[in-house]
Amino acid sequence: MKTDRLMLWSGVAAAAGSLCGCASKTAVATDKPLNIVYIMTDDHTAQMMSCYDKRYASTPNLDRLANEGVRFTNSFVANSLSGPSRACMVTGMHSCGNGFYDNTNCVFDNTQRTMPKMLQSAGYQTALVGKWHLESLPTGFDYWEILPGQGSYYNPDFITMQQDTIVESGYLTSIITDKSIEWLENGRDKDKPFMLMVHHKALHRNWMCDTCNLRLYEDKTFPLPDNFFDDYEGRPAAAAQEMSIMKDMDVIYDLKMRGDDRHSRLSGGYEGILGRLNAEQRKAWDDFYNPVIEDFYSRNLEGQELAEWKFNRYMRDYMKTLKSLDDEVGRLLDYLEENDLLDNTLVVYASDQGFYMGEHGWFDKRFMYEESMHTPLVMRLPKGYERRGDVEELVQNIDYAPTFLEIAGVEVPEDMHGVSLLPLLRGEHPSEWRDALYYHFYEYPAEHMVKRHYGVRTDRWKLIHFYNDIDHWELYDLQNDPSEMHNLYGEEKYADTVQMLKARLLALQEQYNDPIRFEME
Ligand code: SGN
Ligand code: CA
Repeated sequence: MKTDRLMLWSGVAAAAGSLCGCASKTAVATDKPLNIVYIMTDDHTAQMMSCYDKRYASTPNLDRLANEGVRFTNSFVANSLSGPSRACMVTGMHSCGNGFYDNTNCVFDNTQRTMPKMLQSAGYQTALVGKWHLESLPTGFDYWEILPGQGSYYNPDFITMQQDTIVESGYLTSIITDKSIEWLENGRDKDKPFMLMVHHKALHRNWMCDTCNLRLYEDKTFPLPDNFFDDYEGRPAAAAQEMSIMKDMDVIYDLKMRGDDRHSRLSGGYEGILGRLNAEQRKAWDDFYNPVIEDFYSRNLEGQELAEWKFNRYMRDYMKTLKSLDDEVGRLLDYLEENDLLDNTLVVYASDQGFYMGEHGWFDKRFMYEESMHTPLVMRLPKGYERRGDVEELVQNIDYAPTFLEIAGVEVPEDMHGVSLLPLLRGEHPSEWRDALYYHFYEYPAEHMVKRHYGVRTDRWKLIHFYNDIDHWELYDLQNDPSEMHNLYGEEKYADTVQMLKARLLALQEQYNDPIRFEME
């Protein structure tokens, strides 16, 4: 057995060498296969991560990952929604290739090829803790413990490998970290390399922080983004959404202002969530919120004042929830460091998509517009990878699977849509790197009512086609209009640009074999 293992590892190193070409010396500098820790949060957007944006939050532990490695400045998702993003991530395929199109109608076909299965077959120990959201049970993992659906912030249920549902006491972000560290310490075979996926529920709606953080940031106020009162001129799909902070963000469910009306879906949902808190947690919660609630209902805010109040409560709740996340990522990093694992481990931090923090007046995601197509991606690099600073190439979440495969010395299948990021981590700038990204969002009609659309994004341009119960094109010049307020589609002087982008879009739809495509005129 032992001999087999040793043979396998030398095989891994040799395979890595052959794949990595002349830079392979760095990739296998330690002569041991590299481990992978993949930390994914939910709805964490780059505007709220200080290594990307210093206006709002401070995230020293997440920033540490970037400082000891790289920050991807052009990192995007293929379909800005949880389940689809996770499916893209584990398969390295666009939604049309993995069959998981949306959260409402799909069950992930867990018999299909996935990166965890391939790593497991190559001798890696594989583990998954936290939000999964793919409806079928995880396959390809030696250990998993997942949340049912979206999970709960307090005293959460977990589904175990024995398919029992267990209840854990405490705050979810800490519990997921505890379970991850426990597996690293006692659950795995320490003679084998590992790939651990730590999937947080934080910072998903309704942004409930740990009781110890309830009183943070109460003295901070945030100005509304410039385009908060967007009128969506020239953008009918943007006008039709239901994700407006003013209209759709619920003061009870989202902003915790318990009032007399407890009968809506959302306020009823909040009562159910509060019912999970134990007496001590509930006391801390009510002690903090009761005076805020009283003050809110006594003021009868309207218009601009109500907008500012809602936006500020949203920002604070999000940041308080983020505080635990940043602390807990720090705790996991400390564990890796104290156990001499950092030198030999690639630590990746990503979100399942970006999020709106009031831009266009919104929360949520889904749209191909920048705030939600973009996603944070930082990587702490193992010894031997000297690249530091920003990686500016266009990358997408379909690239994570091939990256992890290549790092493990496993051959990346020819038909995988994503491409390995390893050359970028080695400091190369391949001249043939992709110049355009494909995007396709399907979940409609559904919550938030974002219409179906696909599109192409280059470093300068974005072309979007909204379809289904609408037939509407949008063109943005990201250099001159980074907030995507001016739809240029139909303007004569951009006709050539539109033709060029349409050809590029169709080529991508053909390349990825997307059955839903348009016809060139
Ligand atoms: C829930 C939320 C939505 C959110 C989806 C998808 N509503 O349904 O606001 O867009 O999740 O989010 S809630 O009333 O239940 O909070 S995803 O990140 O899992 O795709
Ligand atoms: Ca999400």
